[in-house]
Amino acid sequence: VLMTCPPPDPYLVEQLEKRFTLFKFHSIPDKAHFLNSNKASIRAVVGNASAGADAQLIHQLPNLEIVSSFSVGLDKIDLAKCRERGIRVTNTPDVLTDDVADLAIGLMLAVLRRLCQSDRYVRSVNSCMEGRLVSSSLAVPPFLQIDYYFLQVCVFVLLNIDEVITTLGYISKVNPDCSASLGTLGLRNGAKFAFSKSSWLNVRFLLVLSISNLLLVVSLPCLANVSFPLKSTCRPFTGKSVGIIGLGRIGLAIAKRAEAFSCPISYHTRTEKSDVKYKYYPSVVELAANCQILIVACALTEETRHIINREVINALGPKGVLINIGRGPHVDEPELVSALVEGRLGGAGLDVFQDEPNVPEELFGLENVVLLPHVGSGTMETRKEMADLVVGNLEAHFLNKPLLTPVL
Ligand code: 8YV
Repeated sequence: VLMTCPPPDPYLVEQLEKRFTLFKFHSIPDKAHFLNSNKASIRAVVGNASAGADAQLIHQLPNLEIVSSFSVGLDKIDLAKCRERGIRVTNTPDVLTDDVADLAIGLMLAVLRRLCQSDRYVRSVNSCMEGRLVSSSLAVPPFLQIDYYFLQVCVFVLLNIDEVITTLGYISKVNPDCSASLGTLGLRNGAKFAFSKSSWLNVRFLLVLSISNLLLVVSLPCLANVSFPLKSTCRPFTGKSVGIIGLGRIGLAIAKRAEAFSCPISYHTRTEKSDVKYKYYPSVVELAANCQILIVACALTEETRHIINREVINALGPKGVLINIGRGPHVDEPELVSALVEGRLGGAGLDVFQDEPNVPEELFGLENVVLLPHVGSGTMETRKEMADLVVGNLEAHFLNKPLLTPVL
């Protein structure tokens, strides 16, 4: 068995190694040489959402019988080639539907209610209260996002401006040479020099320093509390109109959950579904123009690549939110980034990206964006069920039994 993706789950690897000779392609340095020497013995490929079996690999494996994917998505497998060669294909449907749908709801709540921002706020405020270093705290507005100790010095100087001026005057009077050293050594060293000249001034400085430190530690959380933009940017999720692209197992599970939040549901698929009561839009642009949250939940195919383009983003508008739990290439990523940066789109919750694990840097500073590392199916229970399906499909194939979840 050749595993073409980086090992996605220790349990999966353990189970495969128990039953098969497993080659981990990802960690083989000279892949060409490896394939040359082992191509005849490889009868199965295990992949996932990041790597599967493309035409080139299939071509190099003359005895490949089955591709068993640790994913429901099949976009990394050349299905046409597999069909042509009579190679069986399996995936992991159903077992991950609830987790992915839960995550879509989580992303909507996280974006609208600023959950990640709020979490960072609580952590940073508590750090402030404990007097720990807070660097670039997200809980305070950008102009205050500075190192805690720098802030301390600023507040100290402001609170003690007359002392500072007096000291500077004192130093230059008592020891005119010292004013030159102030320039090179900085105020702190100069002030230290001054202390040694006057113990009374020294004591006063220390007292004022302690009081101002105390004031700062007490006031910073309050300051952050007042300035935190939560109240002005948080929006409710309940009742928002939700548009879903793709109404398969996952799309339907999201719709069911969103209904419980009193969200009117509409959808877009290639053809209208006769068995659902949700409003159908034959075009994605129309769907985007008529919902407040647009969710990508369809399979990635040539037809759905860049299904979220500039026109769709503009139709969703500056108050709209895009949720992607599908695949990165569903979205024209540079268009999404510029819409978010320019404020043409209200927010985004993204579990997937064009070039994972790379994420456009421009998104890091945006508070209306929640970024996840492709964890839709990432719970221990579901990953175990997925692994059992992968192994079960391989076993069934090699024992000439019916496959558990066949695609081809
Ligand atoms: C996985 C997925 O994250 O099922 C899919 O299509 O994208 C995911 O469940 C991935 O394949 C796990 O390695």
